[in-house]
Amino acid sequence: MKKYALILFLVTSVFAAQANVVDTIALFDNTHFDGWVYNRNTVPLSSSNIMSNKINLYGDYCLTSPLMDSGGADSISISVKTHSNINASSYNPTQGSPTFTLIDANGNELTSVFYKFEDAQEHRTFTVTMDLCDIEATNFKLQLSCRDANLNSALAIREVIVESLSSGIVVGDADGDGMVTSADVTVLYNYLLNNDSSGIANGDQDGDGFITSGDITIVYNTLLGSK
Ligand SMILES: [Ca+2]
Ligand SMILES: [Ca+2]
Repeated sequence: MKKYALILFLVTSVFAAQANVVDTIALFDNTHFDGWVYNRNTVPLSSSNIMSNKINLYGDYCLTSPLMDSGGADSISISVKTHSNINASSYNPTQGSPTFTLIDANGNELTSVFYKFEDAQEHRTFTVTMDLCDIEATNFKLQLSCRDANLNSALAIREVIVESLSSGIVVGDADGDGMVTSADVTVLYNYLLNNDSSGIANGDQDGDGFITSGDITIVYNTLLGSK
């Protein structure tokens, strides 16, 4: 009893640890393409060599981002605006579908997703999500390619936005209001001493299946910034 009272006393100065749910980590469009490389002669993109603000992907031609830092995020979302040449009689939506590949700094493939187009559309905007949970590296490059496409089925990339996505669950946020405050200690304290579970959203902080004093310790340490 005295121990928890002491904890509450120590954490009366409230400060918050807000979740960083979405963060833009890379961008390509007609004004932002610093560090992106088109594999056509391995040309770094610049205003002098970008072609009408789009990059055609086909055959061995691909677009590679700068080295990105996921910041420990669970996944990344990649939003893409494209243009396809559907007037060509030989246009093939599947061939013109892009592959998204994450590579490490040495060019080794980490993971890959093929986004299959089911129909022909001149303009598309779509979003792909890539799971990072099985990838140990936090730094990687994104590569966009259409390896099976010929020139007629080339995919023109007009914009790419890469965002990191976090779970939104803040360590120490037992009551689920998005911040770590003394209220998070209080809800766990009420549960342990009074069997009152009201207000608890993420009580099992250490994931052992039970709400114990160990979970209060995690909240307490988060408040003190010492983890
Ligand atoms: Ca909270
Ligand atoms: Ca627990």
